[in-house]
Amino acid sequence: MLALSLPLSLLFLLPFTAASFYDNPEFDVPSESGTPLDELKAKWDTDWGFTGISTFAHLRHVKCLTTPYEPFDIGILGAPFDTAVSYRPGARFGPRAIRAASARQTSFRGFNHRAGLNPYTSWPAILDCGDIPITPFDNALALHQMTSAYLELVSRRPLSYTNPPSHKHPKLITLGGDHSIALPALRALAKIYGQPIAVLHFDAHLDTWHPGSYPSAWANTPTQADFTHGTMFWIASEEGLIANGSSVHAGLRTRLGGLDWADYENDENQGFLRIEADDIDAVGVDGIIEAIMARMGTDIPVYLSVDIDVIDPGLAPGTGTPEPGGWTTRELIAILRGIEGLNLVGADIVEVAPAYDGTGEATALAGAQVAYEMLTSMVKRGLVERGEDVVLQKPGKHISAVVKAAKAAKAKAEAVAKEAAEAVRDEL
Ligand SMILES: *[C@@H]1O[C@H](CO)[C@@H](O)[C@H](O)[C@H]1NC(C)=O
Ligand SMILES: [Mn+2]
Repeated sequence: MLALSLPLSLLFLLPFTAASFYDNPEFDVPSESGTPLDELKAKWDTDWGFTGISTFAHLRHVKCLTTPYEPFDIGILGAPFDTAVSYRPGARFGPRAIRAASARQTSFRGFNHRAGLNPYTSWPAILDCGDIPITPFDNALALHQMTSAYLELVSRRPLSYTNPPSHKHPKLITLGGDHSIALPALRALAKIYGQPIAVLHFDAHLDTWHPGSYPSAWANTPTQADFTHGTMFWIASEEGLIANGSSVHAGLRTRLGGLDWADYENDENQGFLRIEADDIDAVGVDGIIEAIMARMGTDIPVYLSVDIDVIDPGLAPGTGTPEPGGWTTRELIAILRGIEGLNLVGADIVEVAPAYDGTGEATALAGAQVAYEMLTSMVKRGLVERGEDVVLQKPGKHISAVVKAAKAAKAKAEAVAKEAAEAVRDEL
């Protein structure tokens, strides 16, 4: 009441006396500069999903390519390259979109209930290594840049060298980019590991196509046109980078060229097992997992390559070559969780093209979740090798007792009802 009766200018002269929630305790600038660092960190060293500069899962960003003195164990690396696509371009913006969509992944809420661990607080030093600066003007140079960048990073000594014992090279999860970025990764990995790499390839398409299977009236003119997002595994096979007989495609539903199965025969010659999208209806998620594990085992080094178009375009529309009839995001996640025993030496998530995504980031969110599952598997494998106790929680396990009890109760009730009905009938 008093304030209302005073001239407005006098209001500012009123002393800040009584403590109230709305008082500003920081009104006085502290006379001493240099608040202790730990005090500042205690106050401000935190992030919400919606705060901070966009890195993958709020990981520390280090431009690993120019920071060789900062060792890491697992790096998230952007490969923003999309000038080798056959249909819609735009995956050069994939790394940005996936990073933004990973915003609700944090170290304080990162525990993967299925795997029984939090990859962000476990043994590895994980960095967001930033992007490879790839030219959009010259694909031959781009391929050279990507190969050289990948080789540079996996050649380094990881922070946790040989602890776990097999951990002798850093592991990269590459965010594409179109699918052609898998070729430079395979070139570098085959060289570093000194052997062909088994490829586990989730995709609607084969990507083992001969370059001649694309239409061109200029096939005899020397060009860079052989290197595409549908031929990179053919090139890799020709170069002996892919373990012939141990590799797998999963989620296929592409149309084939010509009048017959020639594309499949060409694919077989490169030593892939084909799992088609429809197969899941016949054998279920568990059957798909069993087929992959039986083919690949747990020893051979595996490169896991996930083209986001393996998911149905109704759930993941933001991609370069969409094909109706794909797996659900849930099915893909369940399969990825089921194959955690593989010996992953590298992985990618490619063909996320945000310009065609829905309004709710559906495709990019799926991409970020896929990266999280890949990361979880890499971390878990290390924990197992270190002799730590980790278990895979089989879906349905914790509710199976409840379901069993409910079924028993229902059967009992039915038996009682039947008995009563029979008793009534006997009396009539
Ligand atoms: C893969 O192995 C098969 C069977 O041994 C062979 O016929 C084929 O040429 C091999 N493919 C490549 C690309 O080396
Ligand atoms: Mn692909």
